[in-house]
Amino acid sequence: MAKIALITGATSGIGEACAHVFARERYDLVLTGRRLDRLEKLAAHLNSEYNAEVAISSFDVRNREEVITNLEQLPPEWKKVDVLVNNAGLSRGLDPLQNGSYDDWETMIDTNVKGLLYVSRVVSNWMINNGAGHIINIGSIAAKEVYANGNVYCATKFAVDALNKGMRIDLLPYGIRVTAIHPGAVETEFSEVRFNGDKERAKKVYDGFEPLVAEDVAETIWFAASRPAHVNINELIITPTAQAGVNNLFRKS
Ligand code: NDP
Ligand code: 8X3
Repeated sequence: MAKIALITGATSGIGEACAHVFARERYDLVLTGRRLDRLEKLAAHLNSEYNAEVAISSFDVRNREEVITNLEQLPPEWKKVDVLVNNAGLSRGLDPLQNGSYDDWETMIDTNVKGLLYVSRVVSNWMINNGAGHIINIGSIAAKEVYANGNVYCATKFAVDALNKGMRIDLLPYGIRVTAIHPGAVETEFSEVRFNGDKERAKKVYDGFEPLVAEDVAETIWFAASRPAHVNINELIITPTAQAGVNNLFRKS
């Protein structure tokens, strides 16, 4: 039986690129996200391209009951998850705290922190039962540094950084590996989501420099996942060459 990777947020960007890389590496996949049509298309493609077996599970990570019910109803053979990529996440808005949108804050906190916790709670127990596993949490350079108007998004990613460290301690007796990958600017649907579908504004985020693409991050995730079983990459920060931190982007004018 092939190894299994469960990837959250596989309908776009980094999660979708990860699905390709793990399928290429002969993993079978559990793919999640809200957009079922995209999951179905991706599953069919990965099956024909790589012969990967793919289970899809469509749910909103913010909804605890949906997360638990959808994951727990997977057949037992799909619960033998070797690698969990906790990738589903988003930013909403870019406003000073004093003007921030309560709804945006709740969406980010519920998705990036609580959603990651719900999925991790279920899947870490499967890993404990299976006697092994690897959880890879997608943080951000916003988990390490704060930028103007990034307040709540940065806070959620600082929380992911803390949870990554906490999981690593708690899961130590079970031999479960825990890794955080912290990307800088990656051109995906991320900025479009942040700016509520404003493609023009989203495009400007990547003006004047060469951003990472989702595949760059997916290959880094694969690097961490493919180390020998006794090796744990605790965390990795990956940025475009033109970026030295959240506040240091070199743009050619
Ligand atoms: P995309 O917007 O391209 O992808 C985000 C994914 O998250 C989608 O598959 C989306 O699926 C899923 N998602 C969002 N909200 C929910 C939800 N409530 N329930 C289930 N799934 C959800 O962005 P990226 O690929 O760039 O983002 C992936 C991760 O990488 C995020 O955690 C992000 O914070 C992080 N990151 C991104 C960086 C960047 O510059 N792009 C840099 C650093 C970190 P669907 O909408 O179908 O539910
Ligand atoms: C995404 C990177 O700098 O836009 O996490 O917050 S940044």
